[in-house]
Amino acid sequence: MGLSADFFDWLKSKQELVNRALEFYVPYLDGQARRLFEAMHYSLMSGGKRLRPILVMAGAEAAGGKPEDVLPAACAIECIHTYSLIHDDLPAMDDDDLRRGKPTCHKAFDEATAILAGDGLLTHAFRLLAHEELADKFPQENLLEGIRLVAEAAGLYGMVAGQMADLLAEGRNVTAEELAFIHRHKTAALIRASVLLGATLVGTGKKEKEALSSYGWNIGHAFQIIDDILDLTADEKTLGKPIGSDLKKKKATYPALFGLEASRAKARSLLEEALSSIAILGDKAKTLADIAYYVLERKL
Ligand code: GRG
Repeated sequence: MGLSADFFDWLKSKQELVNRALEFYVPYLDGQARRLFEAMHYSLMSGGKRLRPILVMAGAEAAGGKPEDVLPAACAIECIHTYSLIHDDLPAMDDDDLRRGKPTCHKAFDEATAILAGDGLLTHAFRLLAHEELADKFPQENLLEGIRLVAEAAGLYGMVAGQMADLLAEGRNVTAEELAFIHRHKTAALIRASVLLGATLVGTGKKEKEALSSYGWNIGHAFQIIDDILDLTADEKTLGKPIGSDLKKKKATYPALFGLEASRAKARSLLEEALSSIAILGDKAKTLADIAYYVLERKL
């Protein structure tokens, strides 16, 4: 088993769909605050893989829905992801000059604008989750559950808490439990929420949600381990930032704690776990299976 032959064509078409939807659903207003919109769109449209919005669509498909019906929600998740990258790159956090091979938002604009661009994207995400098009298509209780899910994963029960733990861990040795907390909160929570959001909006059973939740945790964790491996092994051009930058900052990473081989083995076993969780969903979860292989095999 592995990636379907046409996976990369499929991925490209979905990335283009997300790009068009982001242009449509995220405003670009002229006038006195134009610089804010320039900064938001600069980061939003600078070549992200669109993994999370594609997972929202694949989650909807796994629940028997149409991927295009959840596009505002998919864009909401990408807005949250982009805000987190903009803020993470700031001098007060990771202090990075490059993201995806281009100057980070605060380098291309300035710190205050980058902070506001992140704030704008985070706030707009919740505007999109309450979008009229979603309200017309899906029951209100599904919408409310989806909003709750995203708020928890992006905020105090997920990414923001994970980022705090990560910053506190910098420069010192962490235990395996501390590292698992960081990965689960900083990275896996939003990835899990993306899959579940699509399925929750469409509506699905408790068992199916549990399967998707387990899939999300496992690919989310694997995604972070692969990210840390790529930071050590990818070539600089592909990575879009200096190699080994996490290692130099003495960041809490899986390869730093367990070594490269054990990290690759852990990512493979998480992938197997993810695949076995979604077996009960049958053919409807084929896209999710492909995405899991992609997470493991990706080169950037
Ligand atoms: C500032 C609240 C706050 C959180 C920041 C996302 C994050 C938390 C920090 C970014 C640094 C980092 C390595 C996070 C782990 C998640 C991760 C691997 C993000 C990069 O995601 P990709 O590879 O990015 O999907 P693209 O460029 O494809 O959009």
